[in-house]
Amino acid sequence: MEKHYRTCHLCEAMCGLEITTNQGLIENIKGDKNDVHSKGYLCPKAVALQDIHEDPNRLKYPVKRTEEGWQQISWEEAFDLVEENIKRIRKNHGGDAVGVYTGNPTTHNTGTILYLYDFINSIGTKNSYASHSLDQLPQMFVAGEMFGHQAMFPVPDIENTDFFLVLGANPLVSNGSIMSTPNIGAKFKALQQRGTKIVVIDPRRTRTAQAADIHHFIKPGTDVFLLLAFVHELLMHNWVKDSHVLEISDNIVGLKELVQGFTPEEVSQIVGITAEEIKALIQDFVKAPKAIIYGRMGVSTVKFGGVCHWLINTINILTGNMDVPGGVMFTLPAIDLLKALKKEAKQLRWRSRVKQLPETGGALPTVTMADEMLTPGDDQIKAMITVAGNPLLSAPNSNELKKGFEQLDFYVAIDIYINETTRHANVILPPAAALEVIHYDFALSIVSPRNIANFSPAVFPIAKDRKYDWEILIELQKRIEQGNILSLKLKHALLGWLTAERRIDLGLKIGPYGIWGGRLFKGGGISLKRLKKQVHGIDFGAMQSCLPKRLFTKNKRINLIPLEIIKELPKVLQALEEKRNDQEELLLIGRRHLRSNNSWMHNYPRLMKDGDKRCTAMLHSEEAQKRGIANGDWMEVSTNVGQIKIKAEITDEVMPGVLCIPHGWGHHDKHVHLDVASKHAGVNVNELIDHSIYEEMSGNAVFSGIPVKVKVFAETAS
Ligand SMILES: Nc1nc2c(c(=O)[nH]1)N[C@H]1C(S)=C(S)[C@@H](COP(=O)(O)OP(=O)(O)OC[C@H]3O[C@@H](n4cnc5c(=O)[nH]c(N)nc54)[C@H](O)[C@@H]3O)O[C@H]1N2
Ligand SMILES: Nc1nc2c(c(=O)[nH]1)N[C@H]1C(S)=C(S)[C@@H](COP(=O)(O)OP(=O)(O)OC[C@H]3O[C@@H](n4cnc5c(=O)[nH]c(N)nc54)[C@H](O)[C@@H]3O)O[C@H]1N2
Ligand code: SF4
Ligand SMILES: [Mo]
Repeated sequence: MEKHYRTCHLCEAMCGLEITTNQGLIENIKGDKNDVHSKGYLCPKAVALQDIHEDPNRLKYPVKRTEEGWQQISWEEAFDLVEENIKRIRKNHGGDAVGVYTGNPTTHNTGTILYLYDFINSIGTKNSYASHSLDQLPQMFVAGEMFGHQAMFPVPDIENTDFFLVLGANPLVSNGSIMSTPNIGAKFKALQQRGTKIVVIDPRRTRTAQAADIHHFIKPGTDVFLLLAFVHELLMHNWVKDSHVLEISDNIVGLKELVQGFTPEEVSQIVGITAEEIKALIQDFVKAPKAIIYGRMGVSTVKFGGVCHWLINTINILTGNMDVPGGVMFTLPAIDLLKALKKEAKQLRWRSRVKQLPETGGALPTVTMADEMLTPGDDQIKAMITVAGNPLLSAPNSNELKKGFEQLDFYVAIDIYINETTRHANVILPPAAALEVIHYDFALSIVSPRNIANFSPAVFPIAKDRKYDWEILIELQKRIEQGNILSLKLKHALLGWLTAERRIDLGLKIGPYGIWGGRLFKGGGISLKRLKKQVHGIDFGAMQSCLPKRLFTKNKRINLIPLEIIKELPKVLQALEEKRNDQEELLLIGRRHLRSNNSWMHNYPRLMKDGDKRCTAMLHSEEAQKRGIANGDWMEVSTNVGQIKIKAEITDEVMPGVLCIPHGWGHHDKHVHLDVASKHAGVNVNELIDHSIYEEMSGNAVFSGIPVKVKVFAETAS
């Protein structure tokens, strides 16, 4: 029997696990009680790591799609096929004809974090897309405008706060996003015991809302008005607090004019919260010695997600709650990815061809990927490379995007499954995954409320003829990168020499706690060798005040009114007017489940025991009654772009006027090889979502607040 200590890579919480194996088989997976970060906590998904490891559907060798079905081929043949086709398409149509889409797991995988950016650069395309434009792009865009770096995320110092205001996040289920916080339920209880007040604003009474002291329903997509009223109140009552961050913030004078007219009384009816409640909320927030306003998906994937996140940052600054304990702070991770990505963290350098949507950090918004595939002309996408992504389930307007994938000249996927997207590929290159790979969390260490580091060796070795993701990416880069032959030879030799472990070691050594760097860590600093000895991880302590030094803006100051915001505000005003004459359609919102993870974890028996009950459309009893819908009825839900058939779940957990459907389902395509998921197919909510509606500042997808028509389905479906 052997015990392995390992960080779970499945979500942002970074829980430490204790995995017991016996003769190459997993005996059990438990929370590691001694892990410096999670202290024994784990969620049900961690146990399914065993299912991922043992899943017979998981690909281990390259496959090629043929008339007769999928055929296993050698790595050499697979790489040859990719090289030949990418080079051909690039030669005939130019670099932009090759599109790339990188999905959510790339942020959680050491190999892809380390080698993917170089690989994408080697393709020489502007058509690069990523799942973060279905998610936190507005937050990144605003961080870029205000702090000079898209990854400079303000992270709640949750354990030390007196007031925690949560908008559009459900950390008790998501386990914290842009706030890596395992066991947040227990943290909430501890906070409440010491008198901290927790308020949740969400159109659904989620688990997080239930655990809070106060929950307010809010009409989907209207937080921007509530937040403007918040700033209005702060300025009108002179509740702005002096702080070192306020001192380095410019243009505060202009704010007053921007929020003029957005009084609690004005916005109350539109947001669905009384003016008295809004005022009380703001007063309580201001009175608290330390307070945090925190928002995630529900205020990001909305029409004015960027403005919402600008307002959230602004409120934290104006109330003296930025860069101080108990407020929002910035991490200083052991490997400083922010410094490493300084050059890449630019925005607005180019725009997409068809809709002129902006570039951020080298990528274009995923909502326009279908346009770029389907609109003829120079630079139209003819070939695709996807890495750990399933955009046909996760991006808006799946039917349109599917047309795009169907007409590609060539498509290669680096993925471990034949799923709804990769089934369109010509070739799939599957890397070693989950327990077969080393793990160091570069990205999520940036958003952890404490500065921590943990290195996990692989639990299982892989067969000699299999490959790690970095080996696949390096090989492809070597074959398709263009440039001076000599310098490429040198570069590629270096790529091979700088193995993942060497890169981690170097990053740690030159980092702030490293033996060559800041040595902020006792005993002369860390290296990979030293980190490896600490199998439960190292905690370098709480976040520390770091402004203005940590800012990436040229003048080391924060612009409180970025130009892009000024351009956006007239649209907010216009929307306010439109909302006054809102028609009575239901507004769509999403829902995450503790045992789902976006689209890709429905193939694991341990997580799917209640799989058939999860993909339902929740609506309030008043709305059901109006439409003659009974619990469990099949309903037809439609928009201008699609229509789905889904079971009604009548619950007063959601506010009237709302329809709540989870994403990541719809595994009924007979071409997918997902034996368990196919049995609990569910439906794909993204068939309903129009890709021509987007967050206009950054081009992020809009999943919340989309009007939908609902009626009972005539005959009972099977
Ligand atoms: N309607 C609606 N849509 C949404 C959302 C929503 O709330 N509502 N949420 C959005 C959000 S926040 C996100 S992040 C996106 C996610 O969007 P995507 O990233 O496109 O989708 P995932 O479901 O995460 O797909 C992950 C893919 O990675 C593969 N994979 C898993 N592990 C590995 C690995 O180790 N290596 C490789 N190479 N591949 C691997 C899986 O097989 C799968 O194909 O979805 C978005 N879509
Ligand atoms: N179990 C599980 N954990 C996950 C994931 C998963 O799929 N399953 N996915 C991971 C990923 S990729 C991400 S990005 C994170 C997301 O992490 P979170 O953002 O914490 O999770 P969500 O469940 O998307 O929470 C969004 C909340 O916003 C609410 N909401 C919707 N519209 C509005 C609105 O207009 N205003 C307000 N105020 N609220 C609104 C929704 O009801 C929902 O409760 O979770 C991660 N963790
Ligand atoms: S909360 Fe996230 S990191 Fe922790 S065990 Fe669950 S999936 Fe893994
Ligand atoms: Mo996400």
